[in-house]
Amino acid sequence: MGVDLSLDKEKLESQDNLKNKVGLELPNIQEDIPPRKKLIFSGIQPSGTFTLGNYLGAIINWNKLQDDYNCIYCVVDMHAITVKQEPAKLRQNTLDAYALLLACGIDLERSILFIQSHVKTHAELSWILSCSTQYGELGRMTQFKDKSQKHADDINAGLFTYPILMAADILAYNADLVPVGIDQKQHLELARNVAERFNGRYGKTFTVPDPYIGEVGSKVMSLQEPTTKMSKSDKNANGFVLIIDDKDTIIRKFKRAVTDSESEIVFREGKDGINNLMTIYSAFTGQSFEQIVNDFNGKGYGDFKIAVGEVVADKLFPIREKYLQLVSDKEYLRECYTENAVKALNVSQRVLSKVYRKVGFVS
Ligand code: ATP
Ligand code: LTN
Repeated sequence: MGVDLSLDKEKLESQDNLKNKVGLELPNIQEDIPPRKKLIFSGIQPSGTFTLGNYLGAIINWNKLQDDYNCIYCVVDMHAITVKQEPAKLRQNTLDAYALLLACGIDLERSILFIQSHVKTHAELSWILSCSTQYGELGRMTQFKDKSQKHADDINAGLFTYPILMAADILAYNADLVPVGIDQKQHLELARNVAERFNGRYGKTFTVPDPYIGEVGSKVMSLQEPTTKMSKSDKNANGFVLIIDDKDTIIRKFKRAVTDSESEIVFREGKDGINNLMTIYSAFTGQSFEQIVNDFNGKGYGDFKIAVGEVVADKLFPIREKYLQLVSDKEYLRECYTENAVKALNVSQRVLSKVYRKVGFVS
């Protein structure tokens, strides 16, 4: 695909300069240059098979954005090792994640999809950016606080500097927009601060990225504890639905979803379980909460839970089928991720070379 990183503005400015210098009327090239499509970058950890939360909070948006933007997506295996991983399992999870993203509709004709550790510029840029990141700002990251409590026996430096690597992922491509769930907003804020600090110190180098947070499904909650986010590392498997769960499993998990002691299907504060089910139903059917309330007026929670389960299972079925087919075709997968790593390297190397020049490294 043609991720066009040419700076249209620069071309136009040089046209103006030339005009001033020679005093000639040049043909107006402004009309010939199509506006550059904005660049999207996002990453997902291969820390297990993806959940409905990952799907609605991230992947669905990744998919839609391909229509209007140049998109670069990444399976962030280097981020995954900030918590203990079994090497063989990490390798398998990474390949599974890659196949699942393809099955979910990431289209290699239009987008780049690669594996983070295949592209060395991320680690290289991360070091440079760490010298423009303050210790104090890393300490304020809530994910670091949560994860260091959860993994108290291994509070390693990578867990602490994780957001710098994430900033490097994004800034290495001069991404304009970063689709993430709400939980990643703070990390993105840090990436913006680092970009602005670097630009302030060395001159304009990085695009300051904006978060892109979808309207529906930006925070899908656990089916068992609807006040906490649905997470693939939850110990209770009934709390999450996996994209590749089969229909019976999906319906069983929804049937067991924790709700409340009332019986009214309505979106209201305090009804976390029902609110979550309505959010999921709305995300999959496109129906408004009002429509859902009308349609299920007089029906019980049991009926609603089955309806949500069925809608989810039916939508996920083709993805599951495609995934099973792709994951067994190792040769095809290898071709895809190898080719895409080269593309990602080409784009990010250009940015990194500029950064090296700016900081004063001998070329
Ligand atoms: P883990 O359980 O290992 O912490 P996770 O399930 O939270 O992982 P990540 O790999 O950290 O998933 O996140 C991938 C993307 O999915 C991010 O953009 C994140 O914001 C989004 N995401 C994760 N969980 C949810 C959720 N429950 N609702 C909405 N978006 C989510
Ligand atoms: N930190 C993110 C994953 C991630 C990411 C990124 C997301 C790593 N690098 C760059 C967007 C852009 C997470 O844990 N979900």
